Amino acid sequence: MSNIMKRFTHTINTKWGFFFLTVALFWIKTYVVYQTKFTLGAKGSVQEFLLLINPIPAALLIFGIALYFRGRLAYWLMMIISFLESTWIFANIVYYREFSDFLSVGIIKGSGDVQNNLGKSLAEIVKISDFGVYLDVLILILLLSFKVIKIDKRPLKRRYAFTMTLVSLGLMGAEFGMANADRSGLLTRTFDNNYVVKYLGLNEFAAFSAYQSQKESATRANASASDIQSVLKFLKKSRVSPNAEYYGTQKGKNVFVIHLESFQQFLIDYKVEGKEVTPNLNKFYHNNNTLSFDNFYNQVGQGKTADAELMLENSLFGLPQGSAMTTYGTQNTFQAAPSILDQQGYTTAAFHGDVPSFWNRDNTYKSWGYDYFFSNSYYKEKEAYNVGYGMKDKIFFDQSAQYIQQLSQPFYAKLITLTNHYPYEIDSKNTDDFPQTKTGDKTVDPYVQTAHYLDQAFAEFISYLKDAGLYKNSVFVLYGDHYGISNNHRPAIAKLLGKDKVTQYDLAQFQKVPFMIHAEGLKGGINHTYGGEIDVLPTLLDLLGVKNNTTVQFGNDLLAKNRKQLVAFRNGNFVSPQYTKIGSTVYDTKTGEVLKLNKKQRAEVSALQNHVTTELSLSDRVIYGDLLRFYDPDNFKKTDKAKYNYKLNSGLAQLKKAQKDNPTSAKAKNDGKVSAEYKTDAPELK
Ligand code: GP9
Ligand code: MN
Repeated sequence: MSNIMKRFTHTINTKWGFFFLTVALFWIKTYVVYQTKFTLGAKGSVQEFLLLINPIPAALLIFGIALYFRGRLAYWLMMIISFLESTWIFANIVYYREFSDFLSVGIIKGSGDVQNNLGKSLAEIVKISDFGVYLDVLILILLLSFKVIKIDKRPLKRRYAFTMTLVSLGLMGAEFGMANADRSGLLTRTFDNNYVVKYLGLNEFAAFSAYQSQKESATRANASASDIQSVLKFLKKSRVSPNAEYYGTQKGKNVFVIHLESFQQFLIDYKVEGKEVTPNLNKFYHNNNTLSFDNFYNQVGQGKTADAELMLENSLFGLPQGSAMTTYGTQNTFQAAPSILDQQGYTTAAFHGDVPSFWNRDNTYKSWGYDYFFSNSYYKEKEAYNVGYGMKDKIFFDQSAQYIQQLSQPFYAKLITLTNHYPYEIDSKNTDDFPQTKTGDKTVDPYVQTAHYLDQAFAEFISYLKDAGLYKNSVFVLYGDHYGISNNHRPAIAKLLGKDKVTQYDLAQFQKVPFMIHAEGLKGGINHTYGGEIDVLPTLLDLLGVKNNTTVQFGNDLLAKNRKQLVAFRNGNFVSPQYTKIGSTVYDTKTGEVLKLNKKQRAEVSALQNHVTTELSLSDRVIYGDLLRFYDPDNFKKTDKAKYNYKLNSGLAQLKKAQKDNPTSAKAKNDGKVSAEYKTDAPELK
């Protein structure tokens, strides 16, 4: 035997040697699984490096527990840990294959039967190669049993074991520091389970999801049925009656909700070098059949898009921290737009060209009652089709059309665009030679180019719907979800707005996003009421003539005559037609001047502040306590999450079945033939 071999056998026959061998095998195995069984999308050297090393710190910590024990026990403990770890990996491989997401503790606890959720028998999903994750455990156990590796019975000093624990924790801290530097808010904003695994690893993800689920069950356990009463009392006082001129005028129509990513109100009618950034949206905005709101604000917090979606479809505020969709979306009971409309005979579908796990949409949409969720696996993928988070808008709309054609009518379809997202990347073929702005801020300047691209994509989609005969009988709801240019870019914002300098007041006004409702025959015009995302659901339901005075909604109909015009921001600041309150400063909303309040004004401001604080905290209580589980209004039935499955094959089968059972889709009405071809100038499709 060569010297090296001798040294190796000597080493693995010591406790430390066996420990490091076990950890090393676990490391290699996990990394191979990362690369072959998951699509984690590590980009760039920091992410690649973290992906490579992230199994190590947790492995040292967990396997290191065995070092505190003596003799045989230490060895068998290592094997038991290794077996359990392998099982965790195995379960995730299988779950991931179906859902492109990881198995969170919430899922395991909540649905009770993940198996049922899978929709297929395990035997159909599991591949032989998956069992490979047990290979290292098996080999080590055999080597121990046949005494090829000898058990080192010498006791190890406690302080060595303790040192290992400290070292592993230190490494974990360093790992987290690097991860957070690359993706800030990784754990606080809680975007996506895939991100946690990519940056921190499967074990850290398990710990994180256990923590989240513990937090979620603790707030839930603290709540009781009587808590909903104070919410209902508050809502009863703040409810307004709908505008009779509009109520029910759009009854029974299809609804298209078009999410304009990161789109701010200032872009409407904005010009760069004399050219309109968004000519098509501008035309839509000024159309006689469009109700356009020019004092409509985004009200999101850290959850950004997720908060916007939550407000739009539930009329509940996002949480002060993180995203409610991620932490509470899986377990909570909701009274969301898809469920409400489903109970009115609507088919409901969400479309988005990103992975389904982002913002936990794959689970939350079930709680909201979406019949379909068309996410990236439903779209033909090519490298050139994607930019940033996912599919380019023109290709996204084009490929969504085939599914829209097959939706039984009336339907409620939400399409979430993506290209106009920070960092506003777009290839030169797609810029249409539209000039960047010239603020000199590299982050800000391409914003108008991606907005211009979104505008063209939108126009192509609308003209398709006209051809397909889906335009006339539909209502269109368009909204910008949140700012595209954050407050960190003040000098650039000042230049865009043609000002020397921006104040806190200007920044608050900069939070305006477009909100438009369009339908043939709808009495349109520019409406100046002050409102925000929280007000969308009651507005839409009133237009559709769907009774909503018993379901829990914190907003109020933007068309109601006697509505309270008050826009709460997530941090407790607010805007009303008279006052804009930022921190302790109150501005005149009309002029932007700082106000020195007289006694009467002070009382008014404090009443408004009181309302804002109360509504935010009551909405939080609804989410934290899962209070809607205690409340059964007579016109709403609770959503059965178990009914839904968004896996590609299951979604396609469901669509196919719907063509027969409820043949009201555009395609079914056209004898099963596609009713119009989609026209796009997307260079990728030429
Ligand atoms: C990703 C997308 C982005 O799927 O919705 O979310 P955001 O970063 O805008 O909150
Ligand atoms: Mn967004």
